[in-house]
Amino acid sequence: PATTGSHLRVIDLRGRHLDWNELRAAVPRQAASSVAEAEDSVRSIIEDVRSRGAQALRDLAFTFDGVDQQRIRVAPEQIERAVAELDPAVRHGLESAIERTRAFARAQRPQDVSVEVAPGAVLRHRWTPVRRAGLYIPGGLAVYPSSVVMNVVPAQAAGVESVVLCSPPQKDFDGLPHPVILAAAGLLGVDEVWAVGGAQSLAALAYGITDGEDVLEPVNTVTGPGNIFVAMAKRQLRSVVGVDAEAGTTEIAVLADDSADPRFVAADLISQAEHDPAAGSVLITDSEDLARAVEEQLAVQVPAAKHRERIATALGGPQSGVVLTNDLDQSVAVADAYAAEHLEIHTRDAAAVAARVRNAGAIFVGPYSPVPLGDYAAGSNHVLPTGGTAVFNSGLQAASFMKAVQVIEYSEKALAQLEDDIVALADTEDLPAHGRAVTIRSEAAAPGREG
Ligand code: HSO
Ligand code: ZN
Repeated sequence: PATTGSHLRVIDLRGRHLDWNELRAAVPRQAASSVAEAEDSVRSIIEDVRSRGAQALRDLAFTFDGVDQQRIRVAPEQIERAVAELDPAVRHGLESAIERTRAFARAQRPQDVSVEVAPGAVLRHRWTPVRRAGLYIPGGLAVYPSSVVMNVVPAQAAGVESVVLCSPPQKDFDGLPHPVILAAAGLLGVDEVWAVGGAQSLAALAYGITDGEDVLEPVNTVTGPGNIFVAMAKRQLRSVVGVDAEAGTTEIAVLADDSADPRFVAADLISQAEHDPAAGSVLITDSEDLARAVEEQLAVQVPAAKHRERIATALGGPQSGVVLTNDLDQSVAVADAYAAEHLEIHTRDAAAVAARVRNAGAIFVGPYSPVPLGDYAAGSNHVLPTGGTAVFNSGLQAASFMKAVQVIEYSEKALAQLEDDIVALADTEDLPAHGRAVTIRSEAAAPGREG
């Protein structure tokens, strides 16, 4: 019997051979979030912002943020002041993150393609950035300046001309967004910041706002984390602006064998549990000894952590657990089925194991690539698909702010070669005018003329 102590529940797959669907059902998972509950309130907030503009934003700031707002747009001098007053160590951390994230985001830009599929038949795939992007950064308990970097850098790397940031007005900071959020914007060269929070900020970004002299032009794409109100606003505005994925609660899976260091594994499971009592921390291993050693480490490390209550709740929740497997092959299958936002590999030949995994937002390979490295400094992006959506989604990148145009250029001869095919397909769809657009050209060609 599996006895690994008190913190993580045990899902014992040893001796069992589950297929993909059974594995998807067996892995620990958060209960579906209650985004739908926010539907009606978010609909009325969006309508309010559309119809009453800046006045609606002021009223909502009073209600939700307890702030009596004067100017809603943050003055550029206030951004500069936040940069000047930033703690030097934090500034160093942000600048180093910006540099590496920028290098990686630039290198990730998708390449244009040009193919001649037949003589004179040229097809191009041309990537272009959206013109203007809006970013929402929450305030409240979880203030993450690192997320400013993670959202702005790929937009800039994509070539987006204009970036605007919204973050809630804070009572404790004279109705301005959190100063480190402002400073991060300043370090990134973002000079347009509005003190607007929640669902109303997404409405403002999607439809635009005029507040006296200050004009917030509508954006083409919105990204950024947020609670269920922000998630619902994204759903409702999806047909108006491009939006990134809804951010779910963070999660980490560690795929380990008996060579793993239990101190590191425990610390990393704790690190993401620190975000939220609903965070998921999952250990996948074929070694019961390792699982036991990790439990022993959790028993030491959790009580010593500042946010031990939140961490203990997260580790003890149904969304967390130890999955005991038959062997490394089954561990890989479980990791694929779980499709973690963050997957760490602590095995012999970790790079080879990582290469076998299809589904994960990001894979952290070997004992010296912990998730917090990626959260703050590695250069990868920390906005990643959660809740198993890594099966079909990717993390934020330059392409998230780009779209592709397909360009078609055929010569007279190249078109003529397809005439019969097009006419046949057009006739079968009862769209003869489609065919006529081609035959009119071949008839127009002078007899004897070389096409
Ligand atoms: N782990 C979070 C990102 C974050 N961590 C921000 C610290 N600050 C979701 O990937
Ligand atoms: Zn984190």
